[in-house]
Amino acid sequence: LSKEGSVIVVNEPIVVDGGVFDGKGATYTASSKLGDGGQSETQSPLFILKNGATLKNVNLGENGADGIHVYGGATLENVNWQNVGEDALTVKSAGDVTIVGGSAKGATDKIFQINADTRFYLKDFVADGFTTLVRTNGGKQIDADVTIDGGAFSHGSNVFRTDSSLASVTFLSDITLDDVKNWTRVGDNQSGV
Ligand code: DGU
Ligand code: CA
Ligand code: CA
Ligand code: CA
Repeated sequence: LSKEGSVIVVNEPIVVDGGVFDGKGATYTASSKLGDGGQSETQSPLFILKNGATLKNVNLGENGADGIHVYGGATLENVNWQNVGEDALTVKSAGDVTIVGGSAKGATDKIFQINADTRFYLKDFVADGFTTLVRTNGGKQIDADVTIDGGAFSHGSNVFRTDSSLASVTFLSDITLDDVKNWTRVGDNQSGV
């Protein structure tokens, strides 16, 4: 049964430790207890995914707070951020992250924030409005192997940005860019589109 159209207000982070959480198209929006969806770094996430959990068919609503935090890897399928908060998803501890489909809009700064070692695979994602689509933590050495496979990205500055000599990005198949300035920014070196 579809839950499209139903809106769930999240007062404390929803923890998914392994297994599958299927939102069936419902929208989850943060209450003010988690944050206001602005650029404050002290906000909480709506979802905490742990140890290879799968999150699917979820929309994050008007208040995106600190989005989704991942510990020990996760898979996302058809997860859509309608208004990214401080950021959309953060890799908080080492593990592989796979994101298939889905979309994000309205990020002031970053969409995907990588703060721990990871193989990060982004497949056929759509993003509109961001500064950086995928960013390893500023000034830190993080072993992130990022693959961006297809997708469409518009109105942004950087597809990938890192300060880490251990990080790499691979662009595969047909990626569509519209009004995006750089494919990569490594330190202060920008590689224009
Ligand atoms: O450099 O660590 O933006 O996880 C300052 C901070 C910053 C993080 C990151 C995040 O990089 O707060 O949201
Ligand atoms: Ca941040
Ligand atoms: Ca954040
Ligand atoms: Ca690497």
